[in-house]
Amino acid sequence: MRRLTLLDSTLREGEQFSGAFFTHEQRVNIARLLDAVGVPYIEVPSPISSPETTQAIHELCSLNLRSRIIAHVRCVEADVQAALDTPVHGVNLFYGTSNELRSYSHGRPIERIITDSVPLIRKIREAGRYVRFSAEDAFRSDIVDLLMVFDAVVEAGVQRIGLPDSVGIATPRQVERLIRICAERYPDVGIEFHAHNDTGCAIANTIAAFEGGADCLDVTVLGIGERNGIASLSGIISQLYIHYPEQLNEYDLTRLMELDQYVASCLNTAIPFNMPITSAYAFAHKAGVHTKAVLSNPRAYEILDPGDFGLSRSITVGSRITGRYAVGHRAASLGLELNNDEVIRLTQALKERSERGSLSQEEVDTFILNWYQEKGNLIW
Ligand code: HCA
Ligand code: CU
Repeated sequence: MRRLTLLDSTLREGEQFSGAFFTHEQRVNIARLLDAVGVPYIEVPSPISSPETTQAIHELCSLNLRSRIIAHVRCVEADVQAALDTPVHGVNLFYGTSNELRSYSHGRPIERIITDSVPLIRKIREAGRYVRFSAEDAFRSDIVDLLMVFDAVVEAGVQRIGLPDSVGIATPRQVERLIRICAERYPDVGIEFHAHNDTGCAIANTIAAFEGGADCLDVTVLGIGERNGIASLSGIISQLYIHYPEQLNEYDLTRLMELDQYVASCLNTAIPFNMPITSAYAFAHKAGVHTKAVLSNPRAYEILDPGDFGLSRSITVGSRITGRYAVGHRAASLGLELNNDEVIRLTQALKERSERGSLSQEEVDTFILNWYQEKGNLIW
């Protein structure tokens, strides 16, 4: 089995999300929770970014987490030195290789990218640390330029090369194809992939990268990052759980909800409604056709078992698209014994009532109990 590793960049890419600011305490708590879930790598910002960040990196390294701390650093001598002055496990270097970034960001030719990076890679290796080099905006980069840079950095001794889709432009097929080219060309180094979500393909692209030969996938909690973010940890875990469950043996999936909730609370938001696994609605079933099948066997409409994540499913009863199985089930769980005919009549009444707007679970229960009492009054 090819071993896959995840790198969580909530503390680096995630803090680049417009709505994010993590206090010192929050940084520590997030790192602890990532460790509790079992994420192998935690990416932190460059220590050069602020004295507080340097201090936080020192503290994170002193927690002795199983997760390894990696600093994300420009290919600049002072930045690399600052990272090596901390006890981080390794350094993630990055440098824009596309025409767009070379023209409008750093303005340097390909040759300069190579001459800047190679000595720094050697320096980091000599310091006995892990080093990765990422070609920022890899998917808008000319393939000849890209491979020229990768040839040079691999030769210089990087342990992994990174191909970020920095602007979220790639399709899953393009990702799989380019990753495969690199995996075949550089069999002795790891391949990392990082997907921005500008067109909503981050999770699909990240899985395509794994299938093309990547061995390290970047994620953040809730997918936060620049603009509308990158692939979410929960999204990638949901895909791995289904298609590559052996990759999750070392994870504690029951801690995922706590992590997502914690980061959401740091952002003063709720977990997005469409977040795989941890959305409040991820295991909520509503339409009559669905609830009937799920009550008979959850596997009918659930590919993820909520129990494996320490969660439970819910059946939404108070809507005009509800069905008699859901209503009968709810009535039974309230201790009411209804025959088939009664369940059908109760369902009809509830659907009619819900035409004016959906009911909460509490309102449904009150409605059912009232209906039952009235029915009782009629009988007795
Ligand atoms: C950034 C760019 C980056 C880097 C990814 C990487 C990107 O915001 O600094 O180092 O692989 O998306 O290109 O996040
Ligand atoms: Cu990014």
